[in-house]
Order: sequence, then C-alpha cells, then structure tokens
Amino acid sequence: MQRQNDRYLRALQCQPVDCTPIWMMRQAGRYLPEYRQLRTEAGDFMTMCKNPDLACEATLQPLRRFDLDAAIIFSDILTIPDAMGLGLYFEQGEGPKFKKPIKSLSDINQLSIPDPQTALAYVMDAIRLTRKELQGRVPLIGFAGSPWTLATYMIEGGSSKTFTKIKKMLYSEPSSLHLLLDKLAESVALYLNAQIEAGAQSIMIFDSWGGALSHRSYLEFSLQYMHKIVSLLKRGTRGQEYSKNYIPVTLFTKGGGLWLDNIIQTGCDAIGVDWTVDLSLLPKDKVAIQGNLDPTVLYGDRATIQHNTDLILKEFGPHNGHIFNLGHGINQDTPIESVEILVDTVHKLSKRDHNGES
Ligand code: 1CP
Repeated sequence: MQRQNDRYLRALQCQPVDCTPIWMMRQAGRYLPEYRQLRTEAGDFMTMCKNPDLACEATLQPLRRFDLDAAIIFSDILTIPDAMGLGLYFEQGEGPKFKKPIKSLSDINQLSIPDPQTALAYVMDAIRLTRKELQGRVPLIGFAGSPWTLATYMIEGGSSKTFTKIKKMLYSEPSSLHLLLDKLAESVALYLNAQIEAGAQSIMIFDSWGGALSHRSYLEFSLQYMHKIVSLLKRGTRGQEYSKNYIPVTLFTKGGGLWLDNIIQTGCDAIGVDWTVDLSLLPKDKVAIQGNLDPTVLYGDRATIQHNTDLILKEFGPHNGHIFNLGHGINQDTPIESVEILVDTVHKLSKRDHNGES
C-alpha cells in the first residue's frame, strides 16, 4: 500500500508538515504528451470531461510523472454555464465559446439553477472514480469558477481581454448583473456541495478575472458572491487540531493582491496569490497561502528555477500554511523537465523550514 500523503490538507489547516506541499494549477493539460494523446483519442475536450474514465485518467497523468501533493479533478469551470443551457463548445486552437451567450435580462430570467446530481452527474462520477483510484495516495481537489468569472464568459460569449460587454451591463444595468451573479452563486454552492459529497477533499474557487474590476466593483460584483458561496459550503468544523474530515476552501482572485484582507474576511481557509504578491508581507498562521511562482520561470534553466523557488520559500519563511503553486496555470509549452526540477526543489529546500509529520 502506498504512503498516504496529506501534507496538502495539513498545510491548508496551517498545521505542521515535513516539507512544503506543491501542486500546479492546470497540472493536467496540453504540456503533457500523454494528455495530448488522450485528447486526440477522445476527439474533443468536453468528451473528456463528460466521460468519467477519461477524466479520471487525465487527473492521474501528472501524478504519475511528478511527486505532486494533490490531484485536481479534470473538468472545467464552464460546466455550470453549459448545464444552464448556453451550449459550450471549443473550436480547434481556440478558447471556449457559447452558442447562446447572455444578451438581456430576459435571458437571465430564463436561466435555471442546474441540479448537480443530474446535469452535472458526470463530474460527481469522475470524482468518485478518481478517489477510488487514488486510494488516499494524495487528496483530491474539487473546484468551480467564481460567479463573476463565469459571468464574463456567459456575457462575452467566450474569452475576453477587455470585458466590455459585461462591464457595460455592470454600469448600465447593475441589477440584471446581480440577478445573474446570484443565480450563479446558488448554482456554484450546490455544485461544490455535491462535489464534497462525492469525495472532494478540498475546494478551490477560481476567480480568474476578478482582477479586471475596480476595487469597489470587485467587492460588490465578485467577492460578495464568493463570500456567499463560502458560507453555504458544507465544510464541517475546524478545530485547533488537524482534522482529515474538514474540507478547506481556497479563494484565488488573479490580480487580487491588493484585496487580500477583504478576501480573508470571507472565512476562507486559504488564499491563492499570483506572482505580483510579496509573500513576506502577508499575515501567517491565520489563513493558508497558495502560490506564487510566475509560470514563465519554468522556461528558465535549472539554476533559474531553483533560485526563484528558493526566493519564494524564503519570502514565506519558517511558518505553517504554505502550499507551493504557480501564480496562474502552467503554460502549454512548458518543458516537462522544468516541472520535475520545481517539484523536487520545493520538497528538498523546504525541509529546512519544517519538522512536522505527514
Ligand atoms: O485540451 C484542450 O485544448 C483544453 C484545454 C483545457 C484544459 C486542460 C481547458 C479549456 N480546460 C482545461 C482543464 C481545466 N480548466 C482544469 C483541470 C484541472 C487541472 O488544473 O489540471 C481546471 C481547474 C480548469 C479551470 C479553468 N477553466 C479556469 C480557471 C483557472 C485559470 O486558468 O484561470 C478557466 C478560466 C477556464 C476556462 C477555460 N477552459 C479551457 C480554456 C483554454 C480556458 C481558458 C480560456 C481563457 O483564457 O479565457
């Protein structure tokens, strides 16, 4: 029987560990040749997500190669708008698109809240299967997009750089946008609680585009709804000691470095931070901190990767509650050897700061 590695869950609860745990956002994906092959065989990305065997396989692929401390279920944040009937599709070489984007208040009024046990049952099946396959080797992360980030895709009709359509609604029809965000918050909370019931051992909320908002708008249109979700999650009770049954929640707003105090006030267990943040300035031992290597460091040579990893570990210092990660998802042209160097360096160098169990 393989060793049960729970240093990721311990760090999320700010408990002592033997070394700093590491996983990477988008750790399953196109930088792995075995992923590219699986995807070619499957035909397209959503077929992979909707087939629990393929989703489980894609989840496990990075763990076979690297000594990562957590798995994240292979899926996408856009499963919710898809289940709401917007018709998600991916065109070759392009990002996500919707056949029926949201254009008006009447479109919003017509949206219903998906029942995760039916419309999204494939995600729960993938989680149950992956937990079984993992046999406790590492914890499994469940996730969703924040209401704001989901709404950007639903209103823009796909990826955006300028967010003009959604911002136009924000300033001209704020009550319509609030109605949409509220429906999304309810949908995300139901979805994440179903993931917890299916076996997800921690939850991550990706607010990838919260950083596009002004300070005031961020609080009103993004953080407020993540706060609502955090309060609806069935996490269990957190005590002074480590509990393996507690489900910690991590909030990650890309570009949210100036708002971390506000994010902590939601009652989340951990905050994800991108590479713009100096970890030495953050409060320690209150909430855990996940991050924050610039993913492009992985284009550098061994010495560069080791040096930049060392700097982050030193910035965080000898405290509990650090989960090493990239500041955003791994790029698809990242050399595989760089990931090996990173994972190895985090585990080796961080031993100097820890003497706990795991
Ligand atoms: O093979 C392919 O071409 C599909 C590429 C791909 C992959 C591998 C997409 C389409 N989604 C995923 C998987 C995915 N997406 C995971 C799997 C688990 C893992 O991390 O290993 C996760 C957690 C996500 C989350 C996700 N999807 C986010 C939040 C994280 C982030 O990177 O900010 C976002 C914004 C999406 C939308 C999305 N789905 C896919 C793409 C290419 C995008 C981004 C589009 C854009 O930049 O606007």
